[in-house]
Amino acid sequence: MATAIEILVPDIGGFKDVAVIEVLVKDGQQIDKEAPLITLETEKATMDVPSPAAGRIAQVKLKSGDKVSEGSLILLLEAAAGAEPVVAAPKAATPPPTPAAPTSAPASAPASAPVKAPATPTAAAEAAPTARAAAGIDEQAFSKAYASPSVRKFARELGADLGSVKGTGIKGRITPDDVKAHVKKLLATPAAPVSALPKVASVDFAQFGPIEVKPLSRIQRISGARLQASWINLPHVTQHEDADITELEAARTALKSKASQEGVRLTPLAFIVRACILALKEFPRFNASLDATGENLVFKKYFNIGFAADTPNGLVVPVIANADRFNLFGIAHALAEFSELARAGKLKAAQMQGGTFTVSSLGGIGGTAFTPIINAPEVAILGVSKSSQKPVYDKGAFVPRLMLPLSLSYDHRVIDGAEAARFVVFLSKALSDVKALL
Ligand code: CAO
Repeated sequence: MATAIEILVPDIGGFKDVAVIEVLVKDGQQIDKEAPLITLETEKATMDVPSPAAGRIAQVKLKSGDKVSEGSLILLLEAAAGAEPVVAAPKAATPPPTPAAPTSAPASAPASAPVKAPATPTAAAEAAPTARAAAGIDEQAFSKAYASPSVRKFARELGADLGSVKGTGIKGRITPDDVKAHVKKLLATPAAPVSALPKVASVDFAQFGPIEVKPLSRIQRISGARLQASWINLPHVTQHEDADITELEAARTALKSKASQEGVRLTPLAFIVRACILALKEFPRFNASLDATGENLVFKKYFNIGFAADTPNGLVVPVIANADRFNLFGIAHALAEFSELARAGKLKAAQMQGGTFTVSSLGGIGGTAFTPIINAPEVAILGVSKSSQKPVYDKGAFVPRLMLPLSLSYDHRVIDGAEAARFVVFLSKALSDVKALL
């Protein structure tokens, strides 16, 4: 037989005359244990008072707007079978439950004891230093938000930051629909990219001495972002090799006057580009790119060779389209023409697009080796340093040979180290075999 028990307001942290802002149940309603009965609001927090027992509500004794304190009668509950009817003074209640021990008086408690519902003071608990710090949730703003505990719980489940939710309820109270609308809006907004990279410390240089601040050039700002994207996204490895260009240099010297008659300045770079095309034909992966998914390799059947050009405004990479269709002088002519346009800042966008492989030559300046950054989405770049005479051991003796340092950086996601070594060895042989390049 069902037993009517009094459900009383539990310990609510010493607050008196606390406003009932919502009565969440009605007479005759069947409720489960822990079902929220009323919502109270103190100056600091709102809190739900859940039922300590399951049963049928005989009579609700409060209405919205009433003021309550610990021990106030909330309702009469016909608890589950086994319990005796209860009429007990609130003050004679069992020791008040703490918020951390939600069920102080289960339905099977002695029938003569009125039951204090355990309060769930969410906001107060959340404001504590040990508050659960969900990602992206401003705990302080969350705790101050004007919302019932059930709405707070709902917001927690969705990971919504209540502090940012606009309430449309009475006096700006946040309703469940407000939380839903907020989450929907967030889902519809593309997330701003979040950099996981640690930041470089910013230093006030002026504190150490006089300084002058000048902006980066437009080209530097654009190329800088691209270089950084490549450096971060592509696992770079650089393979070094020396190519014997003794005969190539002899051939170039022999051809110089003929070239200048044709208005061409013949530098080692033209031979290098020719050798690269042979190597790319032999090793098509070096002329490929990963597709957007990163799961397929796109093999390009054309050979558009880019070359890094140093200009007063910064680094640019003109592209010689279909470079395989040019002879040696044709390549030399294209190199000179594009270099001039680059330095004059007159390259068109189309003349810097569609590259499949890049050569970066610092040979005219110096250096022995470097690690060029891949011009992504290409997968490899050849760095060329200054050639120099070196003793090479040949048939029992050291002989002087003109050696050209090559530095091939490659995307290790696409190219294995062994393949890269084969590529540079092939390239080195192609540069030694000058007849194939003429
Ligand atoms: N070893 C020895 N000498 C070399 C050489 C090499 N590897 N490469 C070029 N030279 C010589 C040339 O033969 C030329 O001498 P001669 O006039 O006596 O023949 C001299 O150095 C100057 O050459 P150059 O630099 O004017 O011409 P190039 O065709 O070699 O290069 C270009 C053209 C546009 C690539 C170059 O001027 C340039 O801008 N290089 C910088 C590229 C760069 O900044 N790369 C770094 C990018 S970050 O990865």
